Amino acid sequence: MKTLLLGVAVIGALVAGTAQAQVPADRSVVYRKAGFQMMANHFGRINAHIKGERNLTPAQLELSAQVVDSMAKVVYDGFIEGTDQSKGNKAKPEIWKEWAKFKDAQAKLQGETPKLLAAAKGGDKAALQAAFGGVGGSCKNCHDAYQSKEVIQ
Ligand code: ASC
Repeated sequence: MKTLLLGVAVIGALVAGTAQAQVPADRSVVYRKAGFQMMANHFGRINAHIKGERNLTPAQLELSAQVVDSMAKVVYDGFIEGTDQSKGNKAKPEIWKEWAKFKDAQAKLQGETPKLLAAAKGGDKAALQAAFGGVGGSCKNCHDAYQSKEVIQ
């Protein structure tokens, strides 16, 4: 029984190892780009709402803020080491050289997006605008340091 369990554990580890090794580097680029696109799209809707170009219902506003907050929580899973030179990518290699600093920038965004969600639920436009500025500032903070101006070909 012990040998059998050990065998299962070894096969499990091998399968897990193989699965991990087989994830193509550019899959993580596709993943994080998709996440950022969803985040930017819904952040843009909130921006248009604040500027009076769109009139989101309270439910739409909350949903958009929820998307921004959710993407901020999951998108960083796509920053896998070795993907900085993959095609169609703007992530600078500095991300992996300054990983702790990059994590700080990530934490900054993740600290701001729940405030946006709370403000979207609260219905106060000034509070929404302030929270929007907090999120936008943390986007910019990270882009300035870690986003290349041009897509890597
Ligand atoms: C957006 C968007 C970003 C951020 C950033 C804020 O709407 O797509 O990447 O805001 O421009 O500075």
